[in-house]
Amino acid sequence: MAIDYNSRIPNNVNLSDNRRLQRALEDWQPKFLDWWGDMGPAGFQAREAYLRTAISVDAQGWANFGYVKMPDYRWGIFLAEPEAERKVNFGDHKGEAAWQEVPGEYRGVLRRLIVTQGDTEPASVEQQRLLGQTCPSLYDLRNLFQINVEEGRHLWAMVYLLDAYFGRDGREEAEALLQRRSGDADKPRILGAFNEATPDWLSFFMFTFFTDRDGKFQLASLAESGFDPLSRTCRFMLTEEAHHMFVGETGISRVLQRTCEVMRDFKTDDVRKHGVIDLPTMQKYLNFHFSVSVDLFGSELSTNAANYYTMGIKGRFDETRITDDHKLSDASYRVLEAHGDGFREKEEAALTALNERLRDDYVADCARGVMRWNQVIKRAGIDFELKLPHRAFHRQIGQFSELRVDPQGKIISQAEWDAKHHQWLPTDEDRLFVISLMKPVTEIGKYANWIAPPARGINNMPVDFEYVRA
Ligand code: BYC
Ligand code: FE
Ligand code: FE
Repeated sequence: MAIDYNSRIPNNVNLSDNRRLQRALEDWQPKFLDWWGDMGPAGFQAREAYLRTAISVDAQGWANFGYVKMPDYRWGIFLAEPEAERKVNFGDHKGEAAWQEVPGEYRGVLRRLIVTQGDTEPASVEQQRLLGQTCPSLYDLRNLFQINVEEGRHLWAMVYLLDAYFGRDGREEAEALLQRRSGDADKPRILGAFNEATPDWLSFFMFTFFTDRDGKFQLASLAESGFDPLSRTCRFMLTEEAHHMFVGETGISRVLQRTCEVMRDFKTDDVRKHGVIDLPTMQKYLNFHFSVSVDLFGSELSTNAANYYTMGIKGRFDETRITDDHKLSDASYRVLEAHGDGFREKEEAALTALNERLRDDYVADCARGVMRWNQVIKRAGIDFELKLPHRAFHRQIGQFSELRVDPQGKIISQAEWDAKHHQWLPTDEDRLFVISLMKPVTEIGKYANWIAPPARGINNMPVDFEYVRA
């Protein structure tokens, strides 16, 4: 379906045929732009960045690349193509035609899920707003801005659903999405990880690897929804998400590559004095971002999650590829729990264990990425392995939040935690060191000393292309 770029709000939902919705969104648009001006990337708004914009929602060739100033980016409403005769594929309503309208009895729950999803998008833009000032290259600066404008568009996607399907309270929620602020004591963002600071580019790459990946799994579960407009919205968002995780994965690979080069050239582990990030510090940042991101899956056992599923609102990852009854009324699932001075797996009702199941899918996906990072280290001939910490390590949500657990999964005392956590999580000193490396590099084709250039540029452009210009 073609995207209409002639109207004020680009869309493929025939917005011009729905005057009420068009007015609601046109009323919200200037508020969004005000928010973008206040809370979007600091500086650079008058600069031209080489960005991709969606021009169609087909799997092939939806992207168009060109220079745009961020405030002129054509944020809009893009839904994936409808699937003919789509059904509700799980839960109590399995087999019914997918809903084109919100089922009255599920209104509150659906709105809440959409608000929670929507809240993360502007939160991440707020968290990243100062990073442009310390970019390691124009290539990285452009990737940051690409992610920022797309997270802005993801906010548009959720606001569209709120305005189109939830009437007056939807409009109020759409306004509130612009009023909460990441890290604000009085009006914080909803989920924990989205109130943490992203003060440097190592944190940014870890965030886009670990936290955007939560986005992948949550969006994939919502893409299974029986509420068809939510499904189609999330399906299109997922196509954009892939680039965000790419930025994180390749960003960390490039940092590792550079560190390993210095270790080899100078035959030392003591690399900080050469202006690169030592591997143990990388492990600490990994521990931090993994642990705050696994928290985003909620409690191991959750009646909310069970309800979302039986209602047909939020499915499992790859729901329609799983071969079972898609109702799970009698099924069980093995969940890790604390037992004595260690852990054991216990069979729980599959329905209440859905958060944990999604977390398992997520952890497996993270582990594959970490394996690829370790290949970079290995190829450099260096004997060091990054590891995901135990999932009970440093948790704030769920049963493990009561415990103190080391990265290897040993339950320890508060005293031992107090004495050792500085070995496992970034200390103020580590953070200050990383921040001390963050000097902007904006000369065409130049890269900061602490990160290797990318293997290739964006859209087949060279690595010394002017990705952001005056
Ligand atoms: N922080 O039954 P429980 C993305 C709350 S990322 C704070 O365990 P449930 C992106 C929970 O809300 C994807 N609070 O949880 C990435 C509940 O509150 P109430 C975001 C938390 O409901 C990078 C209580 O604890 N999308 O797109 O089963 C850049 C007990 O709840 C947290 C979604 O999350 C937390 N970490 O599941 C940009 C999808 N965890 O009821 C974007 C929509 C739980 O006591 N959200 N709580 O007030 C959901 O599906 C669910 O709300 C959750 C929680 C999976 C988050
Ligand atoms: Fe997003
Ligand atoms: Fe993202």
